[in-house]
Amino acid sequence: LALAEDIAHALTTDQFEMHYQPICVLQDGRVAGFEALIRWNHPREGMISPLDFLWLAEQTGQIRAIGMWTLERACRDWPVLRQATDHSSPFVSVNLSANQLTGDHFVHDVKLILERHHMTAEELKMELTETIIIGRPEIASQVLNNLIALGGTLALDDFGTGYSGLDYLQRYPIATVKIDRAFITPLLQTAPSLEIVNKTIELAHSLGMNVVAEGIENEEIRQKLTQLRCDFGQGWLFGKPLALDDIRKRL
Ligand code: G
Ligand code: G
Ligand code: MN
Ligand code: NA
Repeated sequence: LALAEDIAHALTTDQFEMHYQPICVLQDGRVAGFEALIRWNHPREGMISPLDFLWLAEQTGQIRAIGMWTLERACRDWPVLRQATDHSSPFVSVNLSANQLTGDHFVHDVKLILERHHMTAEELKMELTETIIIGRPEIASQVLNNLIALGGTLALDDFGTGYSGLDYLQRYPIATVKIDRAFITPLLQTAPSLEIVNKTIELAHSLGMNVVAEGIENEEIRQKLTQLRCDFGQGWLFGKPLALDDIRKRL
């Protein structure tokens, strides 16, 4: 497959880039952390979205190499990102894939990367989707518990869009729930989305978790979410994903 060969080539020739989107305290807009989002700067095709190549990398197993690159890059960039935050427990958040967790050395590799970059485990948040947790429960259970033992913090990404079984909320020490944009965009238009978001925030808080609302594009939605006691927000209102250089320029 041509694209798979291109991915292999991309890894060795430094064609991947990491962009960072701010995650802000809803009430006052302070930057608490950043989500790392990979981009592929392809020599012929231009900038390729992760949605267009990660599915293939999952199938070929290249996701493990990409995943290590992702962690390494986010941690390497942490000193700059940290300077751009204004919070008592700042973080950078990376997305994990299912097949990344099945590698023998995953937890050990995370530990080494943290040590190499003098990062505490709280400074590195790992985002997992419901699908990842449900797809391989035995592996997920072991790997996630090892990550937690390391001191790592887990965030449940795209909440509400997967199988929405709630049992993993009691099985894993998830620190953060990220409510998917699909519920945030219609928040002021439809009663069901408002109730779902409202109850999700209540549930998360009652379990000692904090909540990030994704895809906030305007002030009205931010205000509503603040009323609902949502903790953090992410979205174009606060900022689009930016290259590290652009974050550095704003310091
Ligand atoms: O930034 P964008 O909206 O194009 O991201 C699309 C999707 O790609 C998001 O769901 C995000 O979780 C996923 N994604 C972005 N970067 C990474 C990454 O480094 N690793 C993995 N596994 N997924 C990523
Ligand atoms: O990992 P996750 O699936 O949550 O990825 C977040 C994706 O959402 C990224 O691709 C990012 O570019 C995109 N995104 C972030 N903020 C907004 C927003 O306010 N509006 C829209 N439409 N997309 C957003
Ligand atoms: Mn995410
Ligand atoms: Na999401």
